[in-house]
Amino acid sequence: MCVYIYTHCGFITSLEFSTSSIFLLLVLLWIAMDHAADAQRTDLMTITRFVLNEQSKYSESRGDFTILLSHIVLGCKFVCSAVNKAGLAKLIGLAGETNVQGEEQKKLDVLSNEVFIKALVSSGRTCILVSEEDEEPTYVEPSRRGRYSVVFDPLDGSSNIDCGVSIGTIFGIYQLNDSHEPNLEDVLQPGKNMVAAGYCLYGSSCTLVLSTGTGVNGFTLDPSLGEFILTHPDLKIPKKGKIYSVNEGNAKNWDGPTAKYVEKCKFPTDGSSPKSLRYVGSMVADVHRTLLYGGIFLYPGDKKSPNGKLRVLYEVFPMAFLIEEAGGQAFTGKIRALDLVPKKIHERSPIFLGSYDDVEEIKALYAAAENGGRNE
Ligand code: AHM
Ligand code: MG
Repeated sequence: MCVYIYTHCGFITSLEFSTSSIFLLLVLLWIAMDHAADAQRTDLMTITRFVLNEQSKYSESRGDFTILLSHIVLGCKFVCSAVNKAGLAKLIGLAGETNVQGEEQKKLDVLSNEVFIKALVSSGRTCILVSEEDEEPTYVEPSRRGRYSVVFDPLDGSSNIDCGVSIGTIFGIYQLNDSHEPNLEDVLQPGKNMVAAGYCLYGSSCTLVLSTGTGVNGFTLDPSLGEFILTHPDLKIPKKGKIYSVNEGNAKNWDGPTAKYVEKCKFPTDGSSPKSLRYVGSMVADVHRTLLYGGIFLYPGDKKSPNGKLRVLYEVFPMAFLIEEAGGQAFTGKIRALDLVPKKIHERSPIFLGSYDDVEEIKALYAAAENGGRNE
């Protein structure tokens, strides 16, 4: 067999090979490629290793955060496995209880809540827990108490459970600075005081996105290893996106700036192309797409629900924290979302978050409305 090779000078060299030597060459190439793949597989950055690395940068660190996180990770793995088996194990359907927002709880919501509460308490690193599913906060007994407060929605997007659409867990973490008796004030703090936030998406793959205040990293669960592996290092949201995400069924009750913004997305007047609409109805899925592809996610207040639907502590704050850390913005229609000071643990707020430039546009519309349209 004759093989022609282009040299770096542009000349063509012809080499004579026998069929057996070609076969040998291919085998060697395959072995080399396989070893290269092995080399990648043998240096896995698991989430625990990643957080331990981060922790080693702070000499005063005692490893408490790493322990807390490993318990959150365990909760996510458990819920992921339960979500995957939901139909088989008859976990879907109503559990026959109603939660504090007057919504019917699903079996999976109940299970996920129990799993996270138990995992967090048993970590020995928490003092107050606020869950979407519990009317009152959980105060951890003194013998198992640590210095972190965790606010979380154990299974967000519950209307999507029964039809197999992506759902997720959202969490935010505050740290107590001294050893006082924990009280509600320790969690009724602005989102900018969080020390970490994240979500776990139970979708086509199971992805955990985390920020400890120094950027955003994404980890994908390798089911064969049972480990979250770093797959999306140092995530940055595109500065501007081509997607808007909102429940347009609420349009008749929107205020002027939201209505005007969505109109602009569909009928731009500056010569740009219209944006695409994508809306899953699971905040974790909609925010994850916004983080990766850019664009804007809106859950505005409206005439019917002036404060919108999403809860400040465990939906708005963690997502706003992540989006800001990735270079985007999160706005309530009035102020930066992370500056809100919640008065109640289940308080709600309108939220507009996503790519920096897209959020800038809606901020301008609200500012114009505030000035009586003078700046429009
Ligand atoms: P939930 O916590 O009861 O699941 O509700 C929160 C969810 C979010 O995931 C999502 O962004 C929103 O509700 C969707 O609401 P709607 O169905 O009104 O569009
Ligand atoms: Mg929720």
